[in-house]
Amino acid sequence: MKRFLYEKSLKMTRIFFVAALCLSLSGLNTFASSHAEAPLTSMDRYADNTDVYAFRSSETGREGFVTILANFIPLQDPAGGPQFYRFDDTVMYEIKIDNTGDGVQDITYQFQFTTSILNSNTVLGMNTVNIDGQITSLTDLDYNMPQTYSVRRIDSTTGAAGQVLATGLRTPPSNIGPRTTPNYETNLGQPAVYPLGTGRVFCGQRDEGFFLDLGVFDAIGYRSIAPTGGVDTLRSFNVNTIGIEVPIQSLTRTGAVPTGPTDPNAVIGVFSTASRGSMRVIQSNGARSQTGTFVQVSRLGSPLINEVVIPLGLKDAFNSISPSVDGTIPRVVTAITDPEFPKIIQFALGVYGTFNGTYVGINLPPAPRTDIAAIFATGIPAGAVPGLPTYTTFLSDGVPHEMLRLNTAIAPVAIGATGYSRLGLLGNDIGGFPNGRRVGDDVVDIEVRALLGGTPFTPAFNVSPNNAFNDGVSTNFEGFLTRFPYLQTPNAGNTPRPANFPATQLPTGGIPAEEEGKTYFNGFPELKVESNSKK
Ligand SMILES: [Ca+2]
Ligand SMILES: [Ca+2]
Ligand SMILES: [Ca+2]
Ligand SMILES: [Ca+2]
Repeated sequence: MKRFLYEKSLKMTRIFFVAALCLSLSGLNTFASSHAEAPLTSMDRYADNTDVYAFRSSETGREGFVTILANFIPLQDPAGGPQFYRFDDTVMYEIKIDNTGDGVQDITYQFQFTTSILNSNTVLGMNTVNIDGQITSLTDLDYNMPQTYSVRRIDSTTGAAGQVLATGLRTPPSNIGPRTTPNYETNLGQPAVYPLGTGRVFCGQRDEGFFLDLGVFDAIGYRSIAPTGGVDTLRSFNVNTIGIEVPIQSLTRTGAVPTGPTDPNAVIGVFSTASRGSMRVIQSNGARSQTGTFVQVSRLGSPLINEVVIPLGLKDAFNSISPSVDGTIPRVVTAITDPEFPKIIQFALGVYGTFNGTYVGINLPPAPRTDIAAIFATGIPAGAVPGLPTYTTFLSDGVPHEMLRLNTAIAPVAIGATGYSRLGLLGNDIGGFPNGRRVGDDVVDIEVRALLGGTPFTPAFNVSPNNAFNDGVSTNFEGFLTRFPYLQTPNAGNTPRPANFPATQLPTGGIPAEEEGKTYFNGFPELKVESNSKK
């Protein structure tokens, strides 16, 4: 079985490189467009796709559905008013499904938003006092800048125009705070879940469900390489989520529920994009418009690929291209088959040497990394994982297409259920990443281990510390919902944000006293006026 995989992988590698040689690097410039992992999207957060999740719905009674979530507008401080956070009316947000394995979407869900202003004479923004100052429903007139949206589905087999599935649906306001948006989930969050055919849709603010120690970008400055002891840098931040729940048969190539995990129609590829009009005009009176053909400025499938696999000079271009052309760009192929990030980890360990006083030496698998190509770009072939003969995420034409791949015939495994592992397949839980991605999957630990070769694909390197790396953050502090849209109620503004402190010191009964002292004022601080006089 392993030998088969090895030979197949070698063959695929050869195909990658032949394809790579056939195209000149200069062709890449034609893909270069504009726009927070990449230099340009980091300055365009409203079009910045941060995470995509795709998993079999685990909510009771919804087992026949797939849930896909795409998050945008990262690092939201919940107190960021008075405009707070809403989807960008000038951005086309899309969720794309490839069910034929060529990296070209066969089904697209399009989301476009429209914001209106009820009272433009107020000094406030998203909310104001139009009636009683409290937003207690989606249609409350104190929701001063309500946003509606439309959902369109385009099937490649039925033409480009597609079908409008819904219009005039409402996004909830941001969770402004206990005075303005009381009982947020009951009044605003849950009512914003709308039926969409037999499925459902939700667009709005949520707790950032992604959890990790961003100290990784300070020369792998993890506080811990054990499952606890790290700092969840994203704790208590919010994001904006576009979520759909769709019947399985509505996503597969044949339009049928697959017969089992080895059914060739069982696997779908999922990614999400954001596009902007090609022309932005700023007028002298301050008005702005964005027109012209939509140009893709953000793209996301598997987590962290553009962050830790794609090189800097390619990140913006990677955001602009379709997975269908990944294999034609030599530097993308090389980035995947000879990744730099594990070498940076090795380097950092060589320089800084210790984790909590323990020296960790590390050896890396040599390039070409066919294991990385399989995990991220071609799908894991049937039979590749010993002991899990029915596991397959193989959806491939033999060319790398970076997408999230989900086998829709593998039963969902909910967080905390028997067999659940935050490490997904690495934890022998085939219901999780890289079989799709659930909200609780610890993709940082999974991917870092994979990049270090700490998986069954590279047995010689499937040893400690390669296969034991953690970033010290193993779950989302705010938890998850057991129902659609699975991501938690957004963190409320006007409440003290806990500073980053190690996960081992998480409070069980609220904010610790020493944190309160840092975030509360006793009355207003003294207003300081800078003096122009020079001494
Ligand atoms: Ca396709
Ligand atoms: Ca009201
Ligand atoms: Ca969170
Ligand atoms: Ca982790």
